[in-house]
Amino acid sequence: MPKPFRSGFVALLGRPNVGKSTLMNRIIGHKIAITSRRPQTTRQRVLGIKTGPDSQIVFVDTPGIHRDRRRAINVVMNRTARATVEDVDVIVVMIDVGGWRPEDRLALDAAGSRSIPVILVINKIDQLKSKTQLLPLIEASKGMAHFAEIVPVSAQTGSNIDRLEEVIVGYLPEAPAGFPADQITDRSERFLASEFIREQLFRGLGQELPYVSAVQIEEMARKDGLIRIQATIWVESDGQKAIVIGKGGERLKAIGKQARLAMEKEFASKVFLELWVKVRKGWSDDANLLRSLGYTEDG
Ligand SMILES: Nc1nc2c(ncn2[C@@H]2O[C@H](COP(=O)(O)OP(=O)(O)OP(=O)(O)O)[C@@H](O)[C@H]2O)c(=O)[nH]1
Ligand SMILES: [Mg+2]
Repeated sequence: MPKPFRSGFVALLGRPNVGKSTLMNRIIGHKIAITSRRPQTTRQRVLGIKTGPDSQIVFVDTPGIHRDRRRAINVVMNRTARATVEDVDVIVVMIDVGGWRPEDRLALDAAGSRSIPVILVINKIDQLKSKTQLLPLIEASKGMAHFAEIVPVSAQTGSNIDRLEEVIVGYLPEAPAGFPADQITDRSERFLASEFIREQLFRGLGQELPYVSAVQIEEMARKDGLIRIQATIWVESDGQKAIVIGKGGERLKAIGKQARLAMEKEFASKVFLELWVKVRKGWSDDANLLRSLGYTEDG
């Protein structure tokens, strides 16, 4: 008898910076979610679709669940993550080898509201000096909640990722694929382009600046083997604008170059990218503006 086909939605939940987006990119084999060393990199839900011979896993990468409630965008991000739980078949809660922190409990609480399998992933095992250090953490985790499985991995090196995929598939319902086999995300190239720019803001700017900036694609068109993109980086003050542009425009140039390289790789095309920096005071705390920039609680 052939194996039954299994498919379903899998939420990735966890505190900011634990490695959710890195894990999704690793499994899909493409950069569809941006990552950085800073917390709160992911702001919107992104699907990552992995189709195999007898399965289709649809990952839902979510913003890290956090305590920061200073701005409207923080509240939207937390709600987005929590709402995801309602529509999935399996939940992956991710912690890292550093052990349980208060914000990890928030993610676990969000997962606990439904009776579906919850798999605990312990990420960043590449940071352990010895595997024996894992055992006490696994033991402690068993006392935190009823986990269907506990799987240690390294999203960065790929260690034990095949095993995690097998475990996840085992908990998916028998169902036909919901997406075509060659589709890897629900997001448009336009969205990915704006995210690749935002990723450089998170990687290239210090302090608070990444958190008070947003990116909007004004124009994006494919023509004659080239993708032309015009985008605006929104910040909240003239001082921030000066920092993003940098001395003699150097910083903006570097941001544009790195973002363009990521786009060329992912879109398999030459890209011509033009960036502007504009000031819009209070965008991150303005509910209407957030909507116009695409930040909605169900997206
Ligand atoms: N050493 C190590 N670093 C990792 C691993 N996985 C992710 N990271 C790093 O951890 C940082 C955060 O990764 P992300 O994937 O952006 O984390 P996230 O959980 O999506 O974070 P938010 O979007 O802010 O919620 C990045 O610097 C990654 O390179 C891992 O397995 N080992
Ligand atoms: Mg993320």
